Amino acid sequence: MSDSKTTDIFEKELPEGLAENEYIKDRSDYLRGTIKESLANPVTGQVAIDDQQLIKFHGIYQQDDRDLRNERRKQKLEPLYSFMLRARVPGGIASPAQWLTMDKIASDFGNNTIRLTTRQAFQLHGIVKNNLRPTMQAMDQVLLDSIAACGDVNRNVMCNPNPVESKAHQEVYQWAVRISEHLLPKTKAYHEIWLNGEKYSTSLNETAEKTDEPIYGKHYLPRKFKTVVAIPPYNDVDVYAHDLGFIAIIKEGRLLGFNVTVGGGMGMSHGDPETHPRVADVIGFCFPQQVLAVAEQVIKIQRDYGNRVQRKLARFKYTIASRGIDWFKEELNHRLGWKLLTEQPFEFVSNSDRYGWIQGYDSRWHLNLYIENGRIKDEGEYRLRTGLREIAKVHTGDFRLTANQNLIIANITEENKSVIEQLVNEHKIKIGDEVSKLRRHAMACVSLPTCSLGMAEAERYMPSLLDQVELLLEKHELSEQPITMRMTGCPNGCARPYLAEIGLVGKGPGKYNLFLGAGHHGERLGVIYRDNIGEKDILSLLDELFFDYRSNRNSNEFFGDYLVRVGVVSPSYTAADFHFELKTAKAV
Ligand code: SRM
Ligand code: SF4
Repeated sequence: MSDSKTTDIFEKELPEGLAENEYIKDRSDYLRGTIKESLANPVTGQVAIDDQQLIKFHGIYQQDDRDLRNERRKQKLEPLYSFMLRARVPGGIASPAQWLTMDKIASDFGNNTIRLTTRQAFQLHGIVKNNLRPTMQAMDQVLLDSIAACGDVNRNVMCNPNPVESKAHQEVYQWAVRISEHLLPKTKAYHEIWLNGEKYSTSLNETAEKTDEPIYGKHYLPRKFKTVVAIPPYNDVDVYAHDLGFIAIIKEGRLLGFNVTVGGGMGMSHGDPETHPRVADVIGFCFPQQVLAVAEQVIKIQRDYGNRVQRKLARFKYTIASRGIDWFKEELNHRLGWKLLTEQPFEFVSNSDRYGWIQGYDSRWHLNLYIENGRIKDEGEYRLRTGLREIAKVHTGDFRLTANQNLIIANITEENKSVIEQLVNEHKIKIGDEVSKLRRHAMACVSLPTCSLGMAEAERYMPSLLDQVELLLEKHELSEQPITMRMTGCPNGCARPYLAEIGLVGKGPGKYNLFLGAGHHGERLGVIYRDNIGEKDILSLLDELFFDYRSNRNSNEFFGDYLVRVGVVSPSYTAADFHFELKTAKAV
């Protein structure tokens, strides 16, 4: 292992036996690979094998339409390749010009929809190879980029997008942006490949002068890395789900500093007891000026000690779980040359969003819209995409993407409020009160047809399942109870289902593992309750549980807390607990 002063962990030659991605990074010349050649190849719609991994660092995934896969195979055609592009939006704040650009790209090159992700980023699907460069160049014109939106680096830094509370919130957001910029890869590859080597006035400009990677080294990180900044009392960013977190401590409107969290993560694989979700540990407190040093040293520890042999065990949570949190704290303090202080008290009340109109401390208005699963599209009378385009044309504030796949039209002036209100009404855009409490606390990942890892439907199925669960809640007079419910098409956990009071994790077509008992504020993992069940069983189990909950809950007791208190599930604090439950979970 290298010491903290060495940039690359492999000082000479790469040893044998590492994960294949390590060799791909090694021969990529700082993420260039043969991407340029792949783009120029007219024979196929895909890119070369190595490049399929490298383009992720540039914010792009190669995909194919899974609904059409079999048909094309029968016709002896290659899969219908296209690309998903994820734009980096630190803290989720985008300008109206950026919104209009993403909207235009979705029409010109994408599938006519925009996807707001669970990490406050834009995703566009269905971009064919030849349109990737024009897409990147259009984004660049409005200072958007997609470098490090994916890949083995620190990704989009999330931050509570709440513009309402105090000036300190703005300051916290600025720290999220600084962390994001500080941890960006410094390679010029992005410029050379996508922007023809030209310099534009983007944030990448300044860093593009350097060719090496002072933080990451040539082999970057062993695996993806995610950082968030939370502002209590809202845990909308789900701080415990991430590799690195900063919880802002604000007193009387003044930012004192941040509690630091490490080692959270959601992904696991069915049937692999070595993999598991993990909630992050709170390890101490630092002052604002110390944040970048903490972030950099945490990243470097993971760079040096993360598992580069087995990618399945390469996330930072496994480095922490295997070496222990005390080892980690000591290593961090040693590298920093000073000690984190004792964590400061804080309290979370929810990991969901607030909806509707809210007036902020500076009397500006903010409208939190309900966006079903983050998908921006027009559908019948619900003309969400057109309406948002019209709003972006007149809006003088900004747009804020939330970690719950919603959107805030923020910083609306008193004079503009009625104009925006009229556009919202005209296009039948939902502001939250038209949908049930359950739906307001629900999320589903993308899954089919674009996600290559999806085992069951999620985004396309969740709305109809919610219709059924709403009826059950009505029957038990629980409609006013906020219950978090999340669904993913596979165990990777992109909609953070293990932190929802009802979590459904895809196992096969129409089949899900049901997780119950997570904390309402995202502070405790859910536990598997039933394995591999379909809609009929999900509904009949929930029916029984809602009946018991309605009859026996304490006042103000959340559903997850109730299930743990009465022993329906045992709380899961360790990987061993989690897997014991998985092994013993029954089908119905
Ligand atoms: Fe994710 C892989 C979509 C947030 C854990 N995720 C994928 C891919 C790229 C599939 C792939 O590798 O081929 C999915 C693309 C689907 C598509 O067609 O769009 C995908 N992930 C998403 C998004 C779009 C879900 C959404 O509905 O919004 C989210 C984009 C976030 C962003 O803007 O950056 C998204 N993914 C998450 C989260 C939630 C979070 O970070 O808060 C997680 C769990 C947290 C974590 O990382 O532990 C998550 N995604 C994964 C994993 C499992 C990682 C692991 O540790 O094992 C994979 C698979 C992998 O990396 O091998 C994955
Ligand atoms: Fe795809 Fe699985 Fe993530 Fe859903 S959870 S988007 S199915 S990788």
